[in-house]
Amino acid sequence: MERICGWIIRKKLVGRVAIIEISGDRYTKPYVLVFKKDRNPEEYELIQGLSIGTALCFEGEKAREQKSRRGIEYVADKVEVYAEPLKPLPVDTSGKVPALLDTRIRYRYILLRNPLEKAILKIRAGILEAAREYLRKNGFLEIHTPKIVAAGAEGGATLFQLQYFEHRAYLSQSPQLYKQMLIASIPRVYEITPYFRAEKFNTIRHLNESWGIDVEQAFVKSEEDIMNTLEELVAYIINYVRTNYEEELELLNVELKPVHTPFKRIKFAEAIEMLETEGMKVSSTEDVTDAAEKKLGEIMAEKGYDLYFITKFPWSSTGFYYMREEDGIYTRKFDLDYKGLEIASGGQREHRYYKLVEAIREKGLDPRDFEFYLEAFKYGIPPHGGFGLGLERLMMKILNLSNIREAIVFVRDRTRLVP
Ligand code: AMO
Repeated sequence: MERICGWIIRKKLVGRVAIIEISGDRYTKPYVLVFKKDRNPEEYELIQGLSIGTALCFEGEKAREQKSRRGIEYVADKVEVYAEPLKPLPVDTSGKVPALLDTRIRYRYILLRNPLEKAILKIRAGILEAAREYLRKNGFLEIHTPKIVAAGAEGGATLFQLQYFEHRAYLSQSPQLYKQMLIASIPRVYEITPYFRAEKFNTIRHLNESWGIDVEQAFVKSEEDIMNTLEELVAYIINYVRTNYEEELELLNVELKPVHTPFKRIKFAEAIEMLETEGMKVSSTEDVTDAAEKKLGEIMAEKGYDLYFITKFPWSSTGFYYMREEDGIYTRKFDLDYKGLEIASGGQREHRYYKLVEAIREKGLDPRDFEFYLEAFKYGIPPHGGFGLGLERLMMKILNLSNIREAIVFVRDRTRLVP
């Protein structure tokens, strides 16, 4: 006998039989319990009076014959009620009546009783499970860096400012500066971290608090070494989800193809040419726009590529910390795009102290603001590089989610600060 606990998400009374579905912890699908009035008169009576959303436990065991496709059938008795809702639930946890995205976001903490919502959350955890497994196996050490910082690496416009006693501080946009500093002692590090970005626009691909898998790796020959790590990691994650989350993928109606490395590489300049050939107006000095990114996704899909790198971004479009090529025009920065959406950025860094100071100045920043960071470069920082892989963006593409807000339980965007 097992003791199983959860919430009623569906209740059906047919003649002298009561059927309830319980959303519990072990399975994504609900437990299905059948109580016959003749056989379990007490439970039958109790169940009859319970409303959707009641929290209860029961003792039971898996039924020998599994007839329901909706869930896992259990033969149960000893039902104990722990909490009853004060009023009807604001959303249908059985999934019969779909809710608008806004309502879903507001009540996701209850909607997670529904197998589909739960499947998304489980796969999110599965992606991190896979990432940790891959990175640990490959010698990367998990680190934690401060989220209250004195300087940002990704541009002042998207910094959230806060008062830190007598100092001005910011919420961390990225662990960029700190992961690079740790390269002074640990050649391979990673962090699973929130990014806080004060991006004012409302899009289906931006959050103001998103999560990333952030990696930094030393003793590299070029950005190619970093791209190898990133493509292996992404392939590992996708293939891991395919094999370990089959049930959840089926529930979400997602057919995930196995992924093979290496991924296709195209140079930024080539991407611009391809877009221009398609009649798109694009800048050859700035980062690709959302529309261009999407169009490129279509062009690449026609050639049979879902995942592809865009390499050698122009210096005019990047952060100060990317290594410049000899020509001074291009850098060792790359993006990884997945079906027309940038899911990661990275590259080789400038590790030479004087060049780095120069780069900071050239970007119109003040090296004094970065003194704590620059200091590290005086003590033997080897050639290195890394990337930030956006968790919700990756989820969007793996699960075909149409809005990034579906990939995170508590959404922080332009209009949401609660729940
Ligand atoms: P970048 O700014 O490109 O690079 O961020 C890395 C990845 O994080 C995700 N991401 C976001 N996802 C949702 N909403 C947002 N507002 C958001 N901002 C970023 C994207 C993006 O590709 N320091 C570098 C990485 C590096 O070079 O190591 C950086 O932060 O998927």
